[in-house]
Amino acid sequence: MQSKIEGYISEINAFTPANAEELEQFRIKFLGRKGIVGEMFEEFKQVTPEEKRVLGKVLNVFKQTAEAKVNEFKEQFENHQQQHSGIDLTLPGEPINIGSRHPLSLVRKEIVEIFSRIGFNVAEGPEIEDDWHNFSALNFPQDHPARDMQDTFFIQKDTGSDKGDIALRTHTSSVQVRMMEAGKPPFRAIMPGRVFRNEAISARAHCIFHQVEGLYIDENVSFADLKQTLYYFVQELLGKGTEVRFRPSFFPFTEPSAEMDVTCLICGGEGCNVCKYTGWVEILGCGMVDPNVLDNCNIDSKKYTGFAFGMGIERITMLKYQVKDLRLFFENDVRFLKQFQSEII
Ligand code: 2NL
Repeated sequence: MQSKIEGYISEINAFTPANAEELEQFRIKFLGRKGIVGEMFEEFKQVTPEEKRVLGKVLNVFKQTAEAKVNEFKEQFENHQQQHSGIDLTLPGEPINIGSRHPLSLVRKEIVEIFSRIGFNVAEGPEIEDDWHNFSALNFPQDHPARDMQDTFFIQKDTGSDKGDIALRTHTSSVQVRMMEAGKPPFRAIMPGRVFRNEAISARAHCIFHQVEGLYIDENVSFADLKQTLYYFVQELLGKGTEVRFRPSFFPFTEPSAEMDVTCLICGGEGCNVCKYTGWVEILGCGMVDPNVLDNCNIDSKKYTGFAFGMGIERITMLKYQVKDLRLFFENDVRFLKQFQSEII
């Protein structure tokens, strides 16, 4: 039996499989359920105890040699298979799709940067507001149409507190009211944020949009300061040489009030369908803060004056990038978004 086993061991040592199939046949022959190794262990049971001492060692060497051979080539064939399984590890990787800044974020960031250069801070506040901060403190009369259910999303009717109904803010002026109530002049800040109006969604209107409002309150702030600040802003945002004009307007919270137009971004004043052949497009509303608003916020309107302004970010972005439909800003279709800026800053 010993010489038989030794014969098998030299057979194993001499064996070199050419492929995985040959190796498998070898494994079955020696290590399979009815293989030679098993057969030898069966025969081993029959021998005398003296023979067992010598044979036991030989038998173990036999089994280990067979197993080692299988393991050695198994690894080799597996690696070989991987190299030929269609994966070319030398090919360059798939490019990673990086996102891009939303156009509204880009324009908001630009506006914030321009005002920060002349000392305006950024302030934020809640999107859910009470009647006082959204309407009453801002001098809206009780019967003003903006307070109508048709125009504002109310969340909760008056619960008896002195702050009135609860609604989604319709402008970021409520942040300015909170700022004035909480501090002392001078104030110089801008308030970017989301606002909500009960509007039917179309190419030109949406129920959610974005605003930047600004406020400057100190002693001796005049309409000349307002005009010069906004003139600087437009030169920075739209380029040197952009002209501005102010038209009288009305807002409950400013007196006097104005709307500011700029020379058309598209045709430069020649006349086109964006400016409806007038050469001018409106970009913001502004005015001197109404003394009633200052008093409502516990600011002495005899000592302090100020100006305020508000603009829609969607409107400016549409003009700047010639976006014809407002709904594109809310759909987040990457084919639209990636046209703006690909680097993440
Ligand atoms: C527009 C016009 C405007 C203001 C917003 C304001 C805020 C306070 C006091 C006075 Cl706390 N005014 N904000 C003033 C004038 C115009 O927005 O067309 N926005 C899109």
